Amino acid sequence: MPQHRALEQWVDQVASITRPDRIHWCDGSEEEYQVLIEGMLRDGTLIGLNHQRYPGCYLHRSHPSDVARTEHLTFICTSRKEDAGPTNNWMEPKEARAQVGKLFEGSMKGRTMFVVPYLMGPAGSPYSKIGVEITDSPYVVVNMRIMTRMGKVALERLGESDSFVRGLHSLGDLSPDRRFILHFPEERLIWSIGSGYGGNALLGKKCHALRIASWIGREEGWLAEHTLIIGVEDPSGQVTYMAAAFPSACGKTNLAMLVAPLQLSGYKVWTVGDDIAWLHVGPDGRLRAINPEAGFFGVAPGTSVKTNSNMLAAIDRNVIFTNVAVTPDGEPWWEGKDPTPPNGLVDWQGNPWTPGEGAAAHPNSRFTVPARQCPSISPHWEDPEGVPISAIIFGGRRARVAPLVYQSYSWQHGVFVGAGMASETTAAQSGAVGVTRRDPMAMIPFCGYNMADYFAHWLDMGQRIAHPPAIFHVNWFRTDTQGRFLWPGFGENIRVLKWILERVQGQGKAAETPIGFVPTSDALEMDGLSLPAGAMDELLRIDADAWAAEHAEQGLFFDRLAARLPVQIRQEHDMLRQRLSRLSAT
Ligand code: SAT
Ligand code: MN
Repeated sequence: MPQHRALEQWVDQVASITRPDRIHWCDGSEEEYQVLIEGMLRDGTLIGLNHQRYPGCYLHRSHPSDVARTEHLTFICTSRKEDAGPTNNWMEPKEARAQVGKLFEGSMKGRTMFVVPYLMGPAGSPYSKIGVEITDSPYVVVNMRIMTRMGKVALERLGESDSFVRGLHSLGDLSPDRRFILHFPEERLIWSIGSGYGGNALLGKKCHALRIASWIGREEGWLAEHTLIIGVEDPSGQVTYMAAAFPSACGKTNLAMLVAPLQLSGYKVWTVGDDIAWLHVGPDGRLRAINPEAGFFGVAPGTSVKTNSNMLAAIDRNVIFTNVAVTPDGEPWWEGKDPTPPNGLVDWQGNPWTPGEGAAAHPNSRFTVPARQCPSISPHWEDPEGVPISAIIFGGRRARVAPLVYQSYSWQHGVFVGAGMASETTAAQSGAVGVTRRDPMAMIPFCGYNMADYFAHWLDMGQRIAHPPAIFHVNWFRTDTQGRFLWPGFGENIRVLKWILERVQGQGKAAETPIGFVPTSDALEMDGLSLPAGAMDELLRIDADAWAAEHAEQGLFFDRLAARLPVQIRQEHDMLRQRLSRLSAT
């Protein structure tokens, strides 16, 4: 009798449609990984890098039209349109199956079909979930091996069960005209065709661990969030855990690996995760976070000794680079790695590069690296019960409006702060860069159901956590009138984390403002950092006109969700207006 009957049935059914030449069940072993790498080196999918300086590192150049997530081709296919909500693209499930199903017919002819069982979450954790991705891309398989616990470990946990998230992926013909990323949350099913790029193709990540998991989390009473997880150790050795939600390419990975400057070297940041957290109410009444991933899929440009020395130390071995440039010595290179680019670079598309020609590495070029290689990885990153979260931090990329940091008044107000978030777009998704868009909890591209129901679920979670985390908002990206950043960011962000830590402990100086508790101008530790005159006041200033405009923008967004918007969000929005009107009156 077959051991994994439901899985085998599904594999047979997929094979009869996609008609691969071969089927390979992945065991996740090192030998299997090496065989796949060698095959890809032979057919040019991968290029070897300098093996003395970068052992086990390879470069993949993706199709130039396939370099970022494509949100306009990403759909939530629920039986009722209202369940996907106005912020998601929706397709009726039957219609989606008919339209996109055709594209899978014979799509794997001439190719090997890989069956990739994987676990999201630590092997021994009750909170982990099983998925299986069927793909015709060996590049996806080797990335999945880094990003998840893949192969035997997942099959063993699956046993006879038919409870796993099914993910079907085919490169198809890589044409954006025939590219679809479909989610059927009611069936725990994902279909992705026409893209080999990260978030579109590594189905364990955004598709499973966020879109499908957010749906399951609402049913089961937990949260799947687009947040990093860190432990902040203070000089007494006590570690306080925090989760921070920022949109893609807004600095989650750098914050997760922060190194404090000399003056605050008694503080240390431990990395638990850099992108996704699954948050459950633990038996101790605290919110417990696990990182469902086993690796980092980070943005390369801007990664340097200054911005993220931990990551730089992690990515010199066993890494798959995607769309970076290469030096004549076969070393990976990207903008910001060194102050001046070396001579003789080959750009991300494989052409000789000369300065002034545009970026040598694609702005969304990436590295895939095992989390355990990170020098700051927390000793607790695989704890089955997760780490207890004391603070949740929301943040966006805002040139104006949002101050450097503020604290919400309560859980309900904090949920409103997350719901009212906005951020300027980055190269992580295709489309215009630098446009401000509403991005509640940094989940606008990743929430697998109606955003209004999602806010209701957050509010409900607050009722169920005996010791709820305090909720904050940060903005590292505020600029002066000349467009220069007012805050140095990176390691200096520890000063903000220190204030957050103090607030959690019932200390830390703050002023009550219409938007929440804002640090007084002397509240942040500034030893060793001198800002230009007036910069701190500007960073902490609540501008009445800017906030009035912000309030109106929030209102327009909430109107879109009106049909299901929880009354508490409206109330908080009204209370903000009242508090702001007092500000402009003074
Ligand atoms: O491409 S991913 O979606 O995995 C990365 C990101 O955009 O956050
Ligand atoms: Mn992300």
